[in-house]
Amino acid sequence: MRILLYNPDNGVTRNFMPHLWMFLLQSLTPPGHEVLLIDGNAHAMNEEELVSFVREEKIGLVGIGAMTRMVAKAYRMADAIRAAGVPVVMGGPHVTECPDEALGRDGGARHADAIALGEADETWPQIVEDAARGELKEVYKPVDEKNVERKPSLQNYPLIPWETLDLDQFNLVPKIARPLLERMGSGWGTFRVIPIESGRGCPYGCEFCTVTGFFGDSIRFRTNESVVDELLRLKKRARKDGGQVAVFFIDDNFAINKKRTKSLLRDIIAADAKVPWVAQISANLLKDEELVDLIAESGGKWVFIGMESIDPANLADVNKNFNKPGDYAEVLNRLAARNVYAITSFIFGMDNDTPGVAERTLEQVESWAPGLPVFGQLTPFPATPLYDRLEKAGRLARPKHWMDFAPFEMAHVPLKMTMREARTEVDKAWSASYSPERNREAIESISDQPVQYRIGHLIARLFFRGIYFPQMNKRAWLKLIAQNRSTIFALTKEATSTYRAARKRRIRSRNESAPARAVE
Ligand code: B12
Ligand code: SF4
Repeated sequence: MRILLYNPDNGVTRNFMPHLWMFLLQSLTPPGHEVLLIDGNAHAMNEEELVSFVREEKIGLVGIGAMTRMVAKAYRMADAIRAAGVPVVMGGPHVTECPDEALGRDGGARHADAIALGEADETWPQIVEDAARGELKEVYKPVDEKNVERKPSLQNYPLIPWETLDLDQFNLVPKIARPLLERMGSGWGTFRVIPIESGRGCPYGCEFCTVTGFFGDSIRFRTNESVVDELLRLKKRARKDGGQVAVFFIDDNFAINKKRTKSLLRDIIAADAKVPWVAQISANLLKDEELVDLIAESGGKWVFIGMESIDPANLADVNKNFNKPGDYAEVLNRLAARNVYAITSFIFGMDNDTPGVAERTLEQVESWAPGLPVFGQLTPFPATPLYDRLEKAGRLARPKHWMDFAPFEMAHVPLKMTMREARTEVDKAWSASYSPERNREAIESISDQPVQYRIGHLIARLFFRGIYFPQMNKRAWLKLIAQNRSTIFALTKEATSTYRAARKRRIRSRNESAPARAVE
């Protein structure tokens, strides 16, 4: 059977990274079947295009995965595929949280022939075999003999064959620049950010988060050997392609067990499996100097920190009072001292937020080492304690917000501001954080760092701005470059003179050693 795994686009940005679930299920597919992957973020398709693809490629089963914000699109695609006579199985967080919706058991239309609840590592092979025999069941649940939910162990993690996979759709280097960049340094013809998980589960149970409910509160890890092996294979692939690779450790809290993280990072260093990496780590764990040293030494470049709010009352409300706003500056300075910077994430529209929250937050952010701040609104995802609380209180303004997805719009009424005010605060925060003036200030504030580093920081700022401001076409990029021209020009000038000086030094030292060799 030929199987297509499909993830719809998110409707706002072009994701910088492919979805891990597709590669994982592809690797877990029993032999004898062929699996094709389409990530809508990299390869946008409408219903007709997807159906034509399914027909032309003689696909016998389509698997669709989606987060809540993409699920309406996922349903539309699933409807079109099912209308063409091909069965659809859906899985992922949203389907697990609202199983009746996909199966049409909530009074709405049916979108899937079958659904996979929770982690599908162990149920996927069964789904494939049942589909091949034409005997798909409606619901697949990971349970043991006693019908109790079973979380898969990650000890025998499947091998994802990165060295042979077709990764063309995930190259972030624009086609036009590839021939030139291939020859630059050790090669920049390809640049891919690849997701790797080293563990699953989070015990913290923040009120708005689906992770503790979905993956559970006990943490499961892969072996260090399997992670190191995956990194080495990715490095090899990048070398073969004349390009570069970076890794996103997608664990929800990469340092949740500091002893184990330190041992993994030591093994990465020892095996020379270092690649530039980014991971999510909560601020409370980053107080450990040894851990931060190892992060820097093993290739860690950016750490995503869910700061959420600078107001302890808000943090207590959402069960996240292990975050201590008073510690943020120290944590960020500790990272910056090792050239590791933070992606700091904030949520507005919390119960203690009032108009002006953006300005108050930015005042703090701008006093810290420069990072990449991101802002969103508090969102009640289905099956979270937050959703239940707001539903009981009658505060859900759009109880099925995912069926009418509107980026950055509130779905419930905040306590101390209106929904519109919350949106305005998010808007103000993004506009101020990524304005050309702020970009210039951020770059100037790290003027003691090497110029390549500052260029990397500016590029990251220009990309991160795109999470909020659509910059999906050439025109948008040209405008952005024009707006930031003075910073770009200053950095380019400095980089050119640094390059020339280094070249002169190299030539001089070659000339100085040449007569000596001649005498010998
Ligand atoms: C990496 C990641 C991202 C990446 C993007 C996704 C990517 N390219 O990988 C980035 C950093 C960009 C991101 C952004 C966001 N993310 Co995010 N992200 C994650 C994260 C940390 C890891 C995802 C992952 O790969 N997990 C590991 C894989 C193996 O698990 P999985 O995807 O669930 O797949 C398993 C099963 O679900 C199932 N499965 C999945 N799909 C399918 C399909 C079929 C057919 C079958 C059979 C089975 C199946 O099988 C897999 C193996 O068991 C998750 C949290 C988490 N731990 O999962 C949050 C998570 C998915 N993100 C979440 C959210 C909310 C967001 C944002 C909206 C945050 C924000 N406010 O801006 C944005 C929006 C994204 C966008 N614009 O597209 C939520 C989604 C909740 C929900 N119900 O939708 C999660 C669960 C985190 C949370 N706090 O609750 N995210
Ligand atoms: S927000 Fe982060 S720390 Fe909190 S429960 Fe979710 S994954 Fe864990």
